[in-house]
Amino acid sequence: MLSIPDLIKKKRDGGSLSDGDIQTWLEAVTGGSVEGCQTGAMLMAIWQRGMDARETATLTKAMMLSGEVMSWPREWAGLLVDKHSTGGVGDKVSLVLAPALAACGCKVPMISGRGLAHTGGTLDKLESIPGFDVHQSAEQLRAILSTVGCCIVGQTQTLVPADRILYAARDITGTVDSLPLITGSIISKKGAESLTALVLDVKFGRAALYKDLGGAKELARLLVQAGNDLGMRTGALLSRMDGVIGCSVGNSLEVIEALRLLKGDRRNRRDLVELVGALGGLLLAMTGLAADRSEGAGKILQAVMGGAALLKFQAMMEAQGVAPETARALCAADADADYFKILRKAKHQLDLTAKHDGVLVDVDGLVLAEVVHKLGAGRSEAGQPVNHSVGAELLLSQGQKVSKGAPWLRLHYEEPAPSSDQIERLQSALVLGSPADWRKQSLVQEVLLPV
Ligand code: IUR
Repeated sequence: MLSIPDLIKKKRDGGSLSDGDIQTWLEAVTGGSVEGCQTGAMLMAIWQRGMDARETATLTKAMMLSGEVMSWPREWAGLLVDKHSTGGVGDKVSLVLAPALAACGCKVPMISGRGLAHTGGTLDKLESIPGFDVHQSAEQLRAILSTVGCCIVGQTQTLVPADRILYAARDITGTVDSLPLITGSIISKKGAESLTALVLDVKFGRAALYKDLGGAKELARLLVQAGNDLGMRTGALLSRMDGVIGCSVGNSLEVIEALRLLKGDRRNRRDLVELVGALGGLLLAMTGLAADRSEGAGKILQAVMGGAALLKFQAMMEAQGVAPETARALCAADADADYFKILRKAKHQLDLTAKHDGVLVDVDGLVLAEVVHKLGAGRSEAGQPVNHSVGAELLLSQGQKVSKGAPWLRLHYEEPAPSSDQIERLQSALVLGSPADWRKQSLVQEVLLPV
């Protein structure tokens, strides 16, 4: 058996680590018998030399087996599903998709994350609902899936401990953006959920982790391969992430938007509806609950527009700690004032207006996300609290005619107030053109089916 320094040198020199090598290293990492500098050195060697498909599969499996692997009642076989997104702006898909899948008969143990860089996190959004508890034990998770069918929770302490150690080390050693390390991190956690089917929303574009389709596709292929290697039917969408998904950014504003869609209001949310339908449709097709993706998307959107998903969302809120009268009131709310009786509204609102006439051809989602993040909607360090009420609402949709002076963005802020530079940046995010400059585009660019 090679020593840890020998394993590091082997990878540093471009060698391929054997299954035994990877297991030895990972056991030492999880068991605490390697120095932090050795972990950093190996991560950097992997970052520089990469890993082949076999090494990546072995790493992923070893990471998954470093902690608890969930087990489910036999009668749920074939029904366990989840989705993972590589991070977007205004991405409230999970809030709508999890209850819609449950309404279609799936079991959805959705393990989500917090905001990363400028992108939002599903857990932060849900925590803007008073009482919503994202910390649930494996036992509680099973109980909620049994009664409701879906839950959205944070990672438990016992799930993939190796990832907690490696992710923290990657974060401080400049090794986050390594394809095999990203693959191992994401897929090991999904594997530990013992899923039947997994769908990945791999985003590309200005406001995504990967700016170009090529890079995103390479990651998507690796994720799909690694998921299938672990025995989960795994597929992926490659979706464009340039603007804002739906018409709001910010934690409580996005909860309100998700609830509006769950009540059948799809105005200004063509892209959100497209993603929910495409991701859910693929999952239903992979489980066999729909004959194909298109029938699956139809079932999902029926659950959303017909109110069945809203009932599941209400039940999920109650099961995760929200007082029944609060959950009921949120699901019955209609006007903004009804929502803001329960969710915190920012102290200040500021409407930005168009500087000239034109057609709304583009909004730069990255600029919007970066500004609201700085105003408190996101965190600059792990563990920092976020300000749930801070965010922005798009008041117009793409392709719409805009007159000079018309409000196009409503900024919700508290402390700090936006600086004049930030207001200028936000104004620069709005692109007005002529009708010929705008064309309707799908967000979903490509679909990778299970291998
Ligand atoms: N999310 C994860 O769970 N792991 C990663 O490495 C990244 C995002 I990047």
